Amino acid sequence: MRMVFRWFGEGNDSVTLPQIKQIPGVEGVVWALHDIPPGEIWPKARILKVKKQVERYGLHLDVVESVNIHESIKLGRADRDRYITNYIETIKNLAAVDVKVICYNFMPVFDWIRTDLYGSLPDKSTALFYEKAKVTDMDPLELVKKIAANPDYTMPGWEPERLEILKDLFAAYLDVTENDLIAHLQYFLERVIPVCEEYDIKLAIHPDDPPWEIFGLPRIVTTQERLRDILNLVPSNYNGITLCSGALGLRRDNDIVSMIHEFQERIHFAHIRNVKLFGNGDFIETSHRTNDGSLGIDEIVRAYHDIDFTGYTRPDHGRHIWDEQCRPGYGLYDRALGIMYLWGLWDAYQLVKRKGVSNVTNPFELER
Ligand code: DNO
Repeated sequence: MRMVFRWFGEGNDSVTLPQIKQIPGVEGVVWALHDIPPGEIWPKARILKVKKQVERYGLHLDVVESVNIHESIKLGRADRDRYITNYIETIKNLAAVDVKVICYNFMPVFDWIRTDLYGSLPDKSTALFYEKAKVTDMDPLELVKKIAANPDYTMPGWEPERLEILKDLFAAYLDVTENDLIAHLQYFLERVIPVCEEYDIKLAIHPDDPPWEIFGLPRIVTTQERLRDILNLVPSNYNGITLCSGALGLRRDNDIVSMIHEFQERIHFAHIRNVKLFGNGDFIETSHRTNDGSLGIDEIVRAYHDIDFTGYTRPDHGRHIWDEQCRPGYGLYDRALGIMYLWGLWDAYQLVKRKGVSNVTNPFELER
């Protein structure tokens, strides 16, 4: 497990590189050029600037999240080749600074969806919350108008200036089926994976969040079976997965431990976080601790330990605690606590493996 931490860039994140450097066991940042629109080439000079900033603190920039995919590629439009060619140029530019993994997603129109960025938890902290009824009753275009009237409420993909584009996009997706979307993903992968092989840079698809159809838009990265299909579209190790426990774990029929065992070396990036599922279909994100949510984070870490996972791993969204002002889900404190929980589990499993369960009697042995 190689621990990394998401960082949104200088001037774009309340968390600083010196702070990240002080979180135990963090070796690199997960980054992106967030202002470059999907479909455009990431310029070499901009990439080199981030490299300089990050390496000053002894951190690496091996993992990018995300190089977003232009909607024309997802829709299979005639102009998609131009955007795929640009994607390939970005891959080459990233390989030039030794980036090893590119996380991306194939969700139509929107990235992750929540209904409240500051839902309340019993301990009076707040976290990202999803209220099923609100989404079911929601006209997405109405929501975007509401966002336009309230600049504090933003979600990726919901930017008010995209309102007109969004209307067109919804119309364009009307007759795109799940199978079409899979075929468009295959077309994309068949062109980019050979380049990834040549430049030694792995692609890792992020699951849809939440992993079910939303607003009538098709979603395909949702279950173990679907992930298997996607890996088989192009059977190369460079066509891999970002296994996000918090996204896939939103479906009770998804077994994360089984996925870790099945996909093993095709998991290039692990996102580990917990979430509390309610009976009515609502959910809220929680601390990473197993007891606080519905997912067995202890079992998930054990599964990674069992397969000797050497891939990049990051804690995922955290709660907003201790009055921290931060990007929703991306504060310093709760994610740093999450990391310590993940290391705690990992180190304990290591100790047990080294010494055998019955020989572990002194918890302070971990200090050695
Ligand atoms: C949410 C993230 C996602 C993720 C993209 C990957 O915070 O997990 O936005 O970065 O879906 O492409």
